[in-house]
Amino acid sequence: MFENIFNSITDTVSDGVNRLFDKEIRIGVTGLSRGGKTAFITSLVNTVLNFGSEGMSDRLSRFTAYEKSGIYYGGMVQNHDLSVPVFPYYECCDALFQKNPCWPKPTDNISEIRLEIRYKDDRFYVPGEHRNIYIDIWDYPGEWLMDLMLLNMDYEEFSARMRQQVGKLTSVISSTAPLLEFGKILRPDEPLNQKNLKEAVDAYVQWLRECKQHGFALIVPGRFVLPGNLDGAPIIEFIPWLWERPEPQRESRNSLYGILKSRYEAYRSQIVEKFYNDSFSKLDRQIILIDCFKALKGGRETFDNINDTFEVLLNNFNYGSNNILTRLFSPNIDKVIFAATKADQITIDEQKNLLSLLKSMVTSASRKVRGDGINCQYMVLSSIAASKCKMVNYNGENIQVLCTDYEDDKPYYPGEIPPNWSQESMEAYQQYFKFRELKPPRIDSGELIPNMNMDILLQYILGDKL
Ligand SMILES: Nc1nc2c(ncn2[C@@H]2O[C@H](COP(=O)(O)OP(=O)(O)OP(=O)(O)O)[C@@H](O)[C@H]2O)c(=O)[nH]1
Ligand SMILES: [Mg+2]
Repeated sequence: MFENIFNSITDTVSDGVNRLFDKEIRIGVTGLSRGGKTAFITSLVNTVLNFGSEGMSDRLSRFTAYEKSGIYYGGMVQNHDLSVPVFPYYECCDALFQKNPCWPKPTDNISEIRLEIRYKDDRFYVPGEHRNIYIDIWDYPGEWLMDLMLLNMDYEEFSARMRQQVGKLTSVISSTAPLLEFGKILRPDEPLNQKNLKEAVDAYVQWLRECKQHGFALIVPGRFVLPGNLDGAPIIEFIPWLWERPEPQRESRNSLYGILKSRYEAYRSQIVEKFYNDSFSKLDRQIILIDCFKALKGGRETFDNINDTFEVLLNNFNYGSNNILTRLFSPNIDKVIFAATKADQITIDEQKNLLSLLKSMVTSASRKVRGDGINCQYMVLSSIAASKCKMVNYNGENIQVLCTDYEDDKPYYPGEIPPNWSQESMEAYQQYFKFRELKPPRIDSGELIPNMNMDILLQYILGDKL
């Protein structure tokens, strides 16, 4: 027993010491579904595992701290928290490194991977000292991040927000009408009818799923579409009250309305708060991946939904006395990086417009980010570059085109990216941009996964820690 206590004390002490000397960085990677999180982490881990190999300093030329700090090794180590699934790095590599490569499979749960980097510290007081830095990378679904908005909403506020959402999306989500029909069946002041509630929950889940398919982001409560081990548990058997609110005096604890309220409260405290306390609040840095191409593809509802999403993300919820910005940046999170992913789908000369579009998307939703000049960084990125940009002569003019590793794919020019986030730019993109879903690149086993700008990202997240 003493041994256990001693172990846990030394663990805590060394934990504290590591954090004091910045030996440990926890990085959260999030983004909406299919945004490129798994591809990003796979490529990041692959790059780190290649630290110290020949030619790496040239390939990471904009990660200036790489050479300066004398990094000579990168490896994977056992995760701190043994209860969290390990990020499936080798499975992702198996998919990519085969003869007919495939993209990694979609994921629907949290996972973590811990990396170790060794470098030589040449500061004047410890010249030549060998040092380690550990990076914990957390992959979690964007829906979990959206769920944080619930921390500050009671059941009535949650219901009002979803009522508004359902209203806004009526014309595009076909399952809205059957969902709203339940208003005629459900009796808020009567005792729970298990069968009716179950059917109503199924209809709400169906509505959320359809929203997700359309690329809408306010999919709350997130565990309804990604239940994991909660499948079938009463904690996810409730719905927001989408109809007129019953008289408060008729909301007894045993009525349907009372039960919905108490299940919502249980979800909020046992699922959302737990995620916040156990994982989110411990992060030091946060990377938010955004697929701008997908965003540009939608209609007016997508435009509104993305603005609402960023508003929720960045501006709109208070928890205790802190708002989300304060929480995103403190006590631990000191940097948030917004990255526009899949930038290999455009030519290099369009990257500046993609960057400008990303900034415009984030800041038009939240003036606070723009105004405060907080430590937000924006970048464009391709985690697994599936194309190469080449210059060709077309009618006497030199233009950039994209080529892939597949002989059947002809070089092509996809088109321009609008520099600003507006409905007009969405329309122009949809009319003129030739979007192609690219197959993953052919990579020989042992080769570095081709990427764009991973060195810039490493400089952002590690440069000041080495
Ligand atoms: N061309 C290109 N496509 C990419 C890149 N990264 C991701 N993709 C595409 O985007 C899809 C989704 O990527 P994932 O990394 O699985 O996305 P995710 O955010 O982990 O998705 P979920 O786990 O479903 O939430 C992939 O299957 C690829 O088709 C990239 O760098 N370039
Ligand atoms: Mg994934």
